This record gives sequence, C-alpha cells and structure tokens, in this order.
Amino acid sequence: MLKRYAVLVAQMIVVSVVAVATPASAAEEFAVGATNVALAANGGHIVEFSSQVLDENGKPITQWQINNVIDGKRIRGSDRPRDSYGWSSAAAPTPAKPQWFILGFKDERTRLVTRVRFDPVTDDPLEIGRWARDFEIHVSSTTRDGPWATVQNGRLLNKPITQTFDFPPVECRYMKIIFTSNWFSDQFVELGEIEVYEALATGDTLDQLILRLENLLQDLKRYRDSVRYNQPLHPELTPPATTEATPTTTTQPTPQ
Ligand SMILES: [Ca+2]
Repeated sequence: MLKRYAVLVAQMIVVSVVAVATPASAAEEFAVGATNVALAANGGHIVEFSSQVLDENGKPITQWQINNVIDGKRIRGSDRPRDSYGWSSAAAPTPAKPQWFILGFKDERTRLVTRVRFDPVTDDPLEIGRWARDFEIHVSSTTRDGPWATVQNGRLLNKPITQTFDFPPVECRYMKIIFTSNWFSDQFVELGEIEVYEALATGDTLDQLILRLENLLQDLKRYRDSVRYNQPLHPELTPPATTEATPTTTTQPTPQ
C-alpha cells in the first residue's frame, strides 16, 4: 500500500506542477520579464544569418554588420553611434529569397519567450525604403537547424519607433527572424535592433503551486498518522459504526 501511495503522491506532484506551468492559460498566469535576453550584453548572440553588406574588398562593414541588431545601440534623432548604424543585408528580400538571422541565448539555454520588439531605425532615412517591413518569427526548441514552429507573422510600421509583438509563451532555444520584404528599395533590408523577452511565472502562479503542495503535505501527514496510530485515512468519510444508536428525527422527542 505504501508503494501505491508513493506512486499516487508522485502523480499528484506532477499534476500540480504541470497544471501551474502549462502555457495554455498564459494570459493570466505569466508576466513579461524585464530583461532583453537577445541583448549581447545578456548573452544573446547571432547563430547564423543570410547576409550582411560587404565593402569593395568583400569585408563586412562594421557599421552595418549583423551583430548591430543586438548591441543595444540605437539611432535616434541626432544620436547616431558612429560604429553601429544597424544591420544591412547584402540584397533586398523577397518571399522566395528572404533575408534572415537566427538568435541564440546565454549558454544555449532554452527560454520561454513571449515578446519580441523590433526597432527598424537605421542610419538610412525611412524615405529610401530599406527598413524592414514583413517579418516572420519562428522558434526551435531543439537545434539551430529546426524543426521550426511559426509563432508570428506581421508587418512593421515604416516609422522611427520600437514596435512590440506579443504571442503565447513558447519554448525557444533558437529564434529565426525572417524578412520577406523591405518598403521599396531594390538593394537591402535593414534593422536597427531586436529585443526578446521571457514569460515569467507570476506571484499568483507560485501561490497556487504552494497551496497545492501544502495540501499534498497534509495528505502525507494524514497517511503517516493512519499507519502509526491505526487511524482511518479520511475520518470524515468513515461511516458511523452500525452498533451505535442512530437518532432519527421521527423518534427523537423534541426538547421543550
Ligand atoms: Ca543596434
């Protein structure tokens, strides 16, 4: 019986934890983390990418290299970092030949992600149509080669603002960002910065888990006592002994 109860307890723990951790009811049970896990300073890194613009010697141009999308540097008005203008691909994207990059996180850890923010602003003005437009977000929870699951398709605004996209929390070891178009340039697609944020369990979720585990602990103590003191496991459910008199309202005299 002890073994059977141990199995039951193990099952209850699994059910409790899974019920709390399941992303299905994400909207109520998760909050968005404050740390940008794609930022290079936080361990984010570019795993692979389609192209970056090269100079006449075939060398990457520092100001336009791919790592500029995770360096935390931005173009805003007169604030223009001299070593980081954003990322520029080597060709304009099309749906058939998109431009893309793959992000990894610190220590190649899998993250539960729920928000991506794009900053399309680069050193080139929006009027020349090179900023990123149509995008796709795909995730892999296993390898950098996929399999990929699509979590979001969308279109950026051609405006100098950071744009936020939220989706249900999803396990992500690698994130592939695909651009299928820019605004109208036939030369490049450009992006200033990308940010990725995790889904974190809220206090309410932890409270639920603690409550369930406390109830489980009470059941264990009750079981221990039932064995140690030969007590019924659920005394409140034990039927009255048949030898005891059972008063009924039909025969009991009413007190005056
Ligand atoms: Ca940047």
